[in-house]
Amino acid sequence: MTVKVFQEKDVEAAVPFRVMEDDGTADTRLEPELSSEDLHFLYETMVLNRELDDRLLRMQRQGRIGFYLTGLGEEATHIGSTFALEPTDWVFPAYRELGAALVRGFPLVEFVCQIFGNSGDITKGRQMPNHYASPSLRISSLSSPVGTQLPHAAGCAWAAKIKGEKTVAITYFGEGATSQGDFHVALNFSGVFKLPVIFFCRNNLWAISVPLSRQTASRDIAVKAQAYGIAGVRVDGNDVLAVYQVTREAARRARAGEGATLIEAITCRMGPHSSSDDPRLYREEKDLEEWRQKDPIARFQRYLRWKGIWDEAYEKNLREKIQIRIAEAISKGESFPPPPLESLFEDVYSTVPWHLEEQRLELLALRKEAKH
Ligand SMILES: Cc1ncc(C[n+]2csc(CCOP(=O)(O)OP(=O)(O)O)c2C)c(N)n1
Repeated sequence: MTVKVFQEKDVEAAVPFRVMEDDGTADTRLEPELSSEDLHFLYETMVLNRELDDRLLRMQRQGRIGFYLTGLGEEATHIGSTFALEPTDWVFPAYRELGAALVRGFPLVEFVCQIFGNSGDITKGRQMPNHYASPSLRISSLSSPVGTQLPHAAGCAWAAKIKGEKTVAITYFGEGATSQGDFHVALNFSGVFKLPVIFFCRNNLWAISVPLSRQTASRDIAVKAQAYGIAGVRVDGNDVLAVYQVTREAARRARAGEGATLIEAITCRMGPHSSSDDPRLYREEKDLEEWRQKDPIARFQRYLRWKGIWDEAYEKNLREKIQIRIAEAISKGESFPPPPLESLFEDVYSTVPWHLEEQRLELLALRKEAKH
């Protein structure tokens, strides 16, 4: 008797979906129906994201802020996908999706205040930099432990389903997060309960110094969806239009009651993991060369030129406007004082327990003393 063993190679590997060629031309049958205004918005948001990242990383190097994380090279993944959703859909970010917040209109000054952790930050300086949140924009506060946002998104989608709302939840994470138990829990639960949730994996090939080859023995990330009975799709993560298309389809399925989708967007983390990392210690500069040619912003710019809606004057004007916006946001954001000291004792208990009240009074007395 021969035992039939199922192997991954029995299933055909999915070729990542793409709309734009590297030279900026596109298959017109695959192009999304987006107006010139929409296309410009996408491009401008990607450029703003990159310029902000560049500026803030330099500020960290100058010692003006403590820590920073960029999304360098991955802008198309989160900007294209958030733009494909409704403003009423919930976003559960990791820490590299500033562009998703910019698509939603997150105010730049508030963003800068969050990075400084000062009194202009709605989270009162209690989170690490890049851990912004906005209940009104439906952007959840994220947790630093890798992967915890996946069950949060599944729970949010479950609540929406119970209430009979058409809301979709999207959550972002790197391929490193797929090694966490939370990934299994969230995908399994979403499969069983057919939840309106999108699991968006930015497969940027590195989890700090751990390469993709050490993260999984699977052929790819999207194939894992099969084990949980949900849809899986691979997409070129440096093609903003392809990302938009696959996310739109995942959202349509979710709203139609067809359940969850795992999207694997293939891209590359072009910068360091964070301002505390030196990638020269574990990866070769030459490995990035091929990816530099695939830069998502340069590629989209070639597409806009091919469509006849980009020229040098537009670019020059855009860059100037963005520089002014960033400079104004930084100078305003940097001017806020730190959060009030006594705010340390707020927001945990509705009635502050006696021992914390004692500590609060002691702290205020010490501060008074220090001022004299
Ligand atoms: C549970 C847990 N383990 C380890 C860390 C330290 N850590 C922070 S980010 C990170 C790598 C995550 O890589 P990935 O999920 O691929 O996302 P990327 O940073 O590449 O976007 C690690 C190990 C953490 N924050 N939480």
